[in-house]
Amino acid sequence: MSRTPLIAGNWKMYKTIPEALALVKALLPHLPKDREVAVAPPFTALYSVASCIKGTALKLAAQNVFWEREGAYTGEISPLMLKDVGCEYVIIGHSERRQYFGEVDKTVTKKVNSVLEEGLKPILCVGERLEEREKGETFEIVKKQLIGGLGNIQEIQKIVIAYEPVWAIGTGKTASPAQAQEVHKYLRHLVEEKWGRENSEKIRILYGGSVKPENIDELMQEEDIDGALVGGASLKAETFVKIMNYGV
Ligand code: G2H
Repeated sequence: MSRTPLIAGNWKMYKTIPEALALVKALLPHLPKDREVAVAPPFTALYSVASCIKGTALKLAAQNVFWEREGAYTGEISPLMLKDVGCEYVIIGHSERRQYFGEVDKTVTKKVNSVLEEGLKPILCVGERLEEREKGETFEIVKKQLIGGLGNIQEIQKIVIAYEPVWAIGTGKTASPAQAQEVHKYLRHLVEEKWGRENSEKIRILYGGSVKPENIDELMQEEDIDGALVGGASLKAETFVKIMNYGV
């Protein structure tokens, strides 16, 4: 089964509008043809980046969302608004949201459902913390987050999963390709159990956690790794261009 790889840059809370525009302008001439590339700027830069990449193959993603379509929810951004600004993907349940902003599987499910209702594609993040890995709980944790986060959704084909071991995020420590592959394979097996073989073969599972030009090639050689969610190394054109053109 061939799955189109997806390389997504998660800019987190970095980049003013001029900085965001300079970065996407530097990426555009280097977009690969046989794979998808997306960037997730902060909310404040979405509109400017959307205008700049219009008509190109670069896709736009948001880093978070609220589950209501509209209403008196001061400070929140809805799926409708993300669609309106030109997003195709929405990152949901990133470990930083879970760690600092009280995101739990229940809120993840609400977000996933509301994003699907608006015709957008969720990138659902799962991943264990260091102490959980050391206690041998990795599979249990990612299962809880995956099944708990997706609930009984029907549109599994629109979901992208991102496995991001928390101990590898922004720490410079990357899961070895074998460690990542083991969890990706397990996640695909979970999708097969609940949504069937065909869906499990089609679903894309990205790896995230200190991805850089030096490790992307070997990660992408693993059978169940279908792309990457890149944080720090997506903030500079030089490194992100190398990552999205891995293997070339
Ligand atoms: C994980 C990743 C991007 P980094 O959070 O989502 O960040 O590549 O900096 O570890």
